[in-house]
Amino acid sequence: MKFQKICVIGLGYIGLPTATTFAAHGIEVTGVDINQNIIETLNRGEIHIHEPGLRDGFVSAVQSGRFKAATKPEEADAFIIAVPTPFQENEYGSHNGMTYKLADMRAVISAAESIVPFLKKGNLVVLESTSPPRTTLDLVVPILARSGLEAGRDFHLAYSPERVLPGQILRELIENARVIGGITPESAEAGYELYSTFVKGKIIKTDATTAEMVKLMENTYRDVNIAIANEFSRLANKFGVDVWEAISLANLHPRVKILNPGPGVGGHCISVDPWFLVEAAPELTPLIYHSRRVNDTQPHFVVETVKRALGSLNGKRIAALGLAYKPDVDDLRESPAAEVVHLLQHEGAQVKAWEPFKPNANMNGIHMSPNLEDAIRDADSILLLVRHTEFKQLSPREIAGKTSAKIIVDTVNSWEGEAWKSSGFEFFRIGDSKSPNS
Ligand code: SAJ
Repeated sequence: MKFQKICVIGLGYIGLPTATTFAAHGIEVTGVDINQNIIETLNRGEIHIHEPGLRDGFVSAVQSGRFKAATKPEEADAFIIAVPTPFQENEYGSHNGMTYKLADMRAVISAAESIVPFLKKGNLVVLESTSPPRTTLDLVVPILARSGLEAGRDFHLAYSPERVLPGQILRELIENARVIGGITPESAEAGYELYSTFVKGKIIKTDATTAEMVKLMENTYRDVNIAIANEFSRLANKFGVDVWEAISLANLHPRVKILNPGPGVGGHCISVDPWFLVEAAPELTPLIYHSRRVNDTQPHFVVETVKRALGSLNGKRIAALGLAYKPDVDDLRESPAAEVVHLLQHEGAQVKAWEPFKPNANMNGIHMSPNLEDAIRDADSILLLVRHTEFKQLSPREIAGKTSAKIIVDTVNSWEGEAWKSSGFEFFRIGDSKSPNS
């Protein structure tokens, strides 16, 4: 099968880099998005998202004449759906006392519907959006059947999860292994041929539901493992143990690899995807459900630790360092650090936050300091929430000269307690009730 022209539906963090990469490899691409502003920006030769290398790649795709943006699909050899699958805002599911979030599949539904008028015999349709198991079979197949064509007989249909890390998307799209799940072996084969255009990593063919599960299992595995690390931090606290020491000793075992406790799990993948499994089968997923709950409530545990350090929080001035959802990124979405700040404020603390990767972010009720000095100057306590490299390098002695704070709380085990203590600070870490001053 030869692919000369494709439509990529959804031009966000995954769709746009994917479209650009196909165009760079000789395929004519129509990028489709319902957002008129995005289409206008792209057709002016500009891009609306930040991703290293994307601007250059996009500009050369446009100059080659192989990329154009439109609000509707058109006839093509293949259609790729890469639209968001967030949560429903106000609807929840429940089962036996478990209340869980529900996937909002409206974007996938309308993307699939938009393809129907253009679908032809011999086409390939690929869903890339992270979706609950059986979405390809139970949701996409019936929609595409409205074309009068039958999936698997008249055209090919596959699910292929994206697995790239923001910041490295262009490299990982090419180098990572890719799983292609077809609703028939021929559909998997067609997907294999399409992605062989640029994928240098291994491409593995399987069925569609397995491919959907693979993506959800990867991120759920990580979520559950972080949850147990967070639960260990609570236990260590109760028993007068330093969880960080205990984890490093446990990890000496050749078959044990405990992850790091922290203020919680953020981002739009790991804190989201496990819910898709819970929604699909709540009666089978108590472990996944409770892991989500542990990670979602970890910001409360941070607040308890800050209370232990400061006593009452009412009126206390706290400098919060870092609001990103993980180290060295500027992504503040679903950030547990922001949740911690909101909770502290709720208890009456006055918080100034400093996020070096996005100092001017509009964080809905959080006071953003313009620099580190402003955040720490009049503080009672400095609270480290993200393991940014730049925070790790701060010198306790220099900080001592710039702040009225006497208490440090480290939620990510980034700082050397002894160094802070010898510069005159009291030092607390989450999951560590062993240190003499805590
Ligand atoms: N975290 C901890 N403790 C740890 C590790 C992470 O608390 O030991 C926290 C982080 O601080 C962060 C959250 O977990 O808040 C998630 O961070 P992450 O780096 O584990 O994952 P993401 O969401 O940035 O990216 C993941 C990746 N998946 C896996 O590592 C299995 C990536 O490959 C996927 O492309 C992406 O999700 C996705 O799109 O699903």
